[in-house]
Amino acid sequence: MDKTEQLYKIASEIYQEKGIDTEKVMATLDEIPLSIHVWQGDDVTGFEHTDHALTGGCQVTGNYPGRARNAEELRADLDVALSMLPGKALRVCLQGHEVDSIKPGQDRDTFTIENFSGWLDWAAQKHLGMDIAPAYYSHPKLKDGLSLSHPDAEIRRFWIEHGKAIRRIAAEFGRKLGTPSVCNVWVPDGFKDVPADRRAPRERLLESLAATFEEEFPETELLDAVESKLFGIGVESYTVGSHDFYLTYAARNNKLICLDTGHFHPTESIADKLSAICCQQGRILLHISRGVRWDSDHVVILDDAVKDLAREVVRNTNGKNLYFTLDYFDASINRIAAWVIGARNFQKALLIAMLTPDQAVCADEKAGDFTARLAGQEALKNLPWAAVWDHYCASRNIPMDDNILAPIRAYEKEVLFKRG
Ligand code: RNT
Ligand code: ZN
Repeated sequence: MDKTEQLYKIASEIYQEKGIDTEKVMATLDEIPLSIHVWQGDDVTGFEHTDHALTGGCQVTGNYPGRARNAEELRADLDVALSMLPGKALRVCLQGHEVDSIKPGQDRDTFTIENFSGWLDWAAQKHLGMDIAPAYYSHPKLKDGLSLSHPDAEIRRFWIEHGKAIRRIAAEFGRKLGTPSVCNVWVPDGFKDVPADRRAPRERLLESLAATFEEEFPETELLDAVESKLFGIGVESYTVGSHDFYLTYAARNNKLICLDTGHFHPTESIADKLSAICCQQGRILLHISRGVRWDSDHVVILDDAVKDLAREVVRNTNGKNLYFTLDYFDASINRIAAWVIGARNFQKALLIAMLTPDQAVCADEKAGDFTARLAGQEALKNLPWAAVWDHYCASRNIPMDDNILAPIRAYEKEVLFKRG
């Protein structure tokens, strides 16, 4: 028996004594759907092959060689990343401009499934679920920083039609792949400086959202999500779709509220929001990200914030109320490594949460014994979860953490660096 197996045997006995069945936990982790955000692979540029710079308050820094320049290259890179992730319920999430093809003169308001046919065939062949988000940014019709909330009705019409087109495409993904596609509406609308009228843009956004969501689809095909934004580059003073706006909107319109872990004040706990929303039958799409001082979209690391989030996920999930998409874009490092490191860290955090026997500390809290609660919470941090993670990877024929770089380096030498 090699060291990994020896360590796992002892660890599983320790967990068994605490009432945790490690085999059951790993089997549950296998089934947790995690949607891999393809836009880490193309730096959110999309493939319309125009010179639209990335706008909308998003910022990608770095110029590591080998960015995917079209959908085929992006799928090839994703194949490498997905081969290094454990789990049987992996999905991918597209942006609405990452098309396979676009007809001459065609624009985002007339996209159909034809524009994404390569993605659909690939996902079907790989047995992947597929999610998508309209791209309300990096386009000349994002005017004065506004899209769905712009005062000009023609600008709003264009973006309403784009959102409607992407919802239809998402529903088609859901029908053909047999798992509902999450379609996340996020608009970058806001102002760099202090607005004169905070209400009018929000009333226009409400009208545009009503038009965007008018067409109904069964939830077996499509799940609508709405994502808030606190601030960003160029929208430092005001965002139309703030958290307050969308939390109310989602509750009133039975949509998933998308909580992006980078979209709140750096001291705010996103983990704490889950039980507050789920205990009122709310449904949440989590964008797993890492903000450093602002919504900087850093690669997810295994820090306390992501472990707290995973703990609340495990405590509040009922299998139908929480959805997960990674959302970060770092172009200063190998983009496949970014996917693999970030995804595995969130999976690790979920494993840690599912391995944690917290009944005793909950009982201490209920009994008002906060001393025992604190001592117990700190002691739980010592449990040997890493031995279970290593065994989880080995038993699923996935590279261990210290072996992920070799295949990535080989692929970058063979493929990425030759992209010029
Ligand atoms: C931007 C939002 C949004 C984007 C993607 C690319 O702040 O987080 O989810 O990251 O649309
Ligand atoms: Zn996001």
